[in-house]
Amino acid sequence: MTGRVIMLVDFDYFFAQVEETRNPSIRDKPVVVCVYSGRSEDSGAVSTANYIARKLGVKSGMPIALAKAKLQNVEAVFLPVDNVFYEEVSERIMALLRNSADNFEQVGIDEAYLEVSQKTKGSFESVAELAQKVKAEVKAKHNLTCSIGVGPNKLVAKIAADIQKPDGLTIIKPEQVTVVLFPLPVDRLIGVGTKTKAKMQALRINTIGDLAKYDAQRLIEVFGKNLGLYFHNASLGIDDEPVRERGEAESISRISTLKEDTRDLSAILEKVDGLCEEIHADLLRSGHSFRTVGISAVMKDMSIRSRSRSFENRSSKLEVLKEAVKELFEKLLSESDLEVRRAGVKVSGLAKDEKSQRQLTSFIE
Ligand code: DGT
Ligand code: CA
Repeated sequence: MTGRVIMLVDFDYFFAQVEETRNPSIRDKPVVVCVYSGRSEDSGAVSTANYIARKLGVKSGMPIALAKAKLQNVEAVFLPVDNVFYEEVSERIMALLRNSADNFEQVGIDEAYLEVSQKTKGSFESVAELAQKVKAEVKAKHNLTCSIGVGPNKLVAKIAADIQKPDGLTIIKPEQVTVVLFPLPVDRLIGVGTKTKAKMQALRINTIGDLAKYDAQRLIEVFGKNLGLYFHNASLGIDDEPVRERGEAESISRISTLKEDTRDLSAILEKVDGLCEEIHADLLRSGHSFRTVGISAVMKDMSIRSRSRSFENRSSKLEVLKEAVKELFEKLLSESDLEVRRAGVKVSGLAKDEKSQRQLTSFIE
């Protein structure tokens, strides 16, 4: 199999840019979007600011009074956050982006991962064109700019997106990953905050390259097994996390008690085939397909077992679901000698099918 091609799309100075689209006359002024605490006129913090205000020293999280001080000699625009409006715009742009991806994962209000491995046939040569198309489309339809990072996984795509902002496009091909990552400061890696950064500095780890050279075993001793291994892999640009929808309907499941406790596969299947049919009907209604099929069983001694299987391509087919459930129960029975009392089926990694996606988008726009 060829490798993955993943984009991270991050909208520039999102709240402030959305404010600019609603009132274009403020575009050439510093725009500061604020969370007012209400205690006194200027108490509260800066949520975000456009790049004109940033050049003059305004930053997210800064007290409003300080931002005002920095902008006292210019004609600046201070606005209160309007979360309902930003959510509305976010939903529309996300629906648009979803259509450009094989797999889609929204993270936060203004960022999303688009896996485009199939669309690009795994090639980094054609991905620039695709990314430009995405940028042109959000600009034409919503008058918004974004910065896009492309890499062989989510970790690299995210780092790439931060390299050139605003309105940037940075592509890191698999063979360039370590060369690009190594000179960057360690806190460009997700999971390295102020505290971890300080701990790493004490170990003379300042850049991602320093982290990569550091003995993995020692990292595990200092940060624990999970985190230590994560940092080691991350420093080398290794990340296997799938791009997957984090929707409201994350999974659909059904469970039922068998007529009698049994180890007979056909008796179990008789029951769970019915559960599969109910789940399938739900999927058709909601227009979702699944990536992962799981089963669970409450055994005679009331212990609970579960098994699951994920597919490379999503499906919404009843036969695929039934076949996977059968295999999983076979496996479960072969790994336990207890009788089964209750049996359950679950599908997860749900995403809207392309067809219903298109309908949704055309409805919105
Ligand atoms: P960017 O991506 O660097 O061009 O700038 P933004 O403003 O899009 O920043 P990002 O992507 O980190 O955050 C997206 C939105 O989340 C941003 O427009 C406002 C909000 N936000 C970010 N940081 C803060 C913060 O420290 N406080 C508050 N209240 N909101 C924040
Ligand atoms: Ca952003």
